[in-house]
Amino acid sequence: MSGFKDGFLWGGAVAAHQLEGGWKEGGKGISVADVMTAGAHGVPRKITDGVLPGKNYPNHDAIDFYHRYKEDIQLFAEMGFKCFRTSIAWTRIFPLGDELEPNEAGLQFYDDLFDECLKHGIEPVITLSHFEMPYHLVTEYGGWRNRKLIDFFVRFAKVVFTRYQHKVKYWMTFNEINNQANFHEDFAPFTNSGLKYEPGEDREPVMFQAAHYELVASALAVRAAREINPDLLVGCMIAMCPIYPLSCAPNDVMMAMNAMHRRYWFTDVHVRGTYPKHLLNYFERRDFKLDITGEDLVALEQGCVDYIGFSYYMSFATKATDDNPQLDYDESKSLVSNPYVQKSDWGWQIDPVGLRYSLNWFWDHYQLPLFIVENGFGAIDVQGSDGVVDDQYRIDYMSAHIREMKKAVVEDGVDLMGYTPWGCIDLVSAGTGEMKKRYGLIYVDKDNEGKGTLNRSRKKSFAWYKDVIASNGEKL
Ligand code: P53
Repeated sequence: MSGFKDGFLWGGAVAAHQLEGGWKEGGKGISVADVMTAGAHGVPRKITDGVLPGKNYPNHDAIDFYHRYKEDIQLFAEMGFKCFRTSIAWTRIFPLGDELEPNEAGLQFYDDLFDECLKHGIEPVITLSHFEMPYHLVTEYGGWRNRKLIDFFVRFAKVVFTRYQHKVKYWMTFNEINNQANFHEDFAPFTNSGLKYEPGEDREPVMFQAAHYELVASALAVRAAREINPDLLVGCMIAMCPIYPLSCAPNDVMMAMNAMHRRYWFTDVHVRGTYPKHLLNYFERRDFKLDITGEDLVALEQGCVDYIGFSYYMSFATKATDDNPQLDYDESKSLVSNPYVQKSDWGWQIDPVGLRYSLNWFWDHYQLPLFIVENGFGAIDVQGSDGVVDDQYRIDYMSAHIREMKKAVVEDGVDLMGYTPWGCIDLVSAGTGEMKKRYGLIYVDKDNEGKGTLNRSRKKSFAWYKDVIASNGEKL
């Protein structure tokens, strides 16, 4: 094979809460993203008790895709997108999350959005839960620490599978479900699972419990999709940051292996439908008493995913330390700086080879089709006097990653379905809530304070990516 297969899914990726805005329109309910203020590099976003007056909640208006999606999809079509990854805001369909009947205005919005994509020959790729679950499920049920969430999620999934089965073929259940391996910080538990911890609470077992319920919900959704329409393909979505040993000292290598176990067991359950033994042994050693029923285990086995979607931005590195004889991984403490790679302005390690490594790692472990559903470079962009952003650094980042992705396909034989770079249009950063951390090939005139015309314009990378797609990855 000389390159990417015919029908390779070139496109772009976003998430509803980061671009739609219209946070109260069409009957939409409040999501977890609606109660998060803006932060910055090193300044965490605040999670407030509901929506408080006088605070800056950047996701409320975002880039107003809710009203401007036709213009934006037109620009995606101009670049030649074959697919467009976004999410369905759960709160547009079930504003509180626990209703029995869906909200028709929300369903209609996505019908219109998907029709608009299909009109341009762009296939929608849809995430069901992307950091935007109903906030009511947090306040009333404690988020995913509550088993009842399984039913609410599966109801939501069945409604949208049924409604859009002839418009959407590719689905994913939980975005970056494994981010919550970083449970010591507040961000991932809240955005993944609607978890708010009590002061002094033992956080780790709560995270494992929430993740278990999500994995069961995901498996039940996969099964439901097959029953509704066997043509649907449902994948998982994993945040892949491969963890390298800092040195070849055997304990560093073992530490890296344990770290990989602790960050990627989620994939084992999604793909194989069973828990890895190392994790069950860990639960026993730590005396975690989790609610995992026999029925759950059957559900997991019957709901294995069809493909692995993953994000790739960076690699991590770790090393063994004397105060950690069991070589346990704690994401808030165990990571060290890798001296061989550069970092972005937000401290993210830039490592294109790590993408080839990740593709091979997934392929060797699981032999399932892979889909790179996020990759990109968050940077400060400045418009030139002609209004155009000269983002050569973004072109350099993306072309280096696509080159490595090609080696994985052509030389290593990995089965890759597509590539959808993150934030193909500038949007609100998930991690910091900033506008100024931009990923787009399309510039949006809006700043961190919320000022700007919201006008869209093509960056230098726009024409570059158009050529990449037109040449099926040959012109880089
Ligand atoms: P932002 C951490 C590590 C890797 C990916 O992130 C991550 C995160 C969370 O910040 O999130 C994914 O906007 C996520 C997107 C997000 C994108 O990466 O923090 O799926 O929602 O916007 C980039 O720069």
